[in-house]
Amino acid sequence: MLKLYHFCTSTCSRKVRLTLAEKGLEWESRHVDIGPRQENTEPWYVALNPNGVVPTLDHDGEIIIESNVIIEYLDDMFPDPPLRPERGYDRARMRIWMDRAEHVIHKNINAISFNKRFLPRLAEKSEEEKEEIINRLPNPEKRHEMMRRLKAGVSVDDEAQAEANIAVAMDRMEEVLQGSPWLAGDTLSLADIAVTPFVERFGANDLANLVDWAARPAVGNWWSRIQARPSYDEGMNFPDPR
Ligand SMILES: N[C@@H](CCC(=O)N[C@@H](CS)C(=O)NCC(=O)O)C(=O)O
Repeated sequence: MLKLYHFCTSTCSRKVRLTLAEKGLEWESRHVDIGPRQENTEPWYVALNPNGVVPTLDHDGEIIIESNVIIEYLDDMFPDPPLRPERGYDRARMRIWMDRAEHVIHKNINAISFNKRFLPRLAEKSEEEKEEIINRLPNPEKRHEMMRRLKAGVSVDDEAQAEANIAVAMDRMEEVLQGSPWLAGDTLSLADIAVTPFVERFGANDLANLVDWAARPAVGNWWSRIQARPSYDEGMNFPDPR
């Protein structure tokens, strides 16, 4: 049995739900509240996922963390339909996009989301309560970075730089998609799935330059094809049970 610990609007959870939907797999949901309730920092959850982040997959009692690892695991265990290209070179290209989605796009959208999403969510809390919430994060590196952002703020300049870093990745995407229908070849792959939730997030965060399809027409065309797939609604939209 597949059980997914996830959060409705989390980009990394969406990657996994998109993969499950593309493969038509049945799964059990365990929604983990990563909002102010911070269920993800509770000891029972940290025992499953030491980083205290979603998603986590439980497959017949075996626990897998890290969304990129989870989606490759799903393709290993449930290869039909395959979501990795056949050729080794194309698989390498696919993994570069998965890595870029995590270490360039996610990292930078996180910096932008601090002002746009994190602070508004905690608007009712005092400074001490905010610090207490950050101090509960189990990953020391993340805790340090969040505390730094809380104290020093994320400036307009930091946000602009983060957006520029993402724009470089989007320009690469445009180049690739000018010559090929999908990011790692002729068929949809985990590369496309890994990027999809972030492109939705650019729009949700009003990052108009990143969703200007006149400037990046091949990405715009890819985005229309991604949204037209039945997996899009199924994987992206999970009702918030809170
Ligand atoms: N590298 C991890 C990142 C997971 C991650 O950052 N998840 C976010 C949601 S997209 C989270 O749980 N945030 C809650 C928190 O950090 O407190 C993965 O890909 O699974």
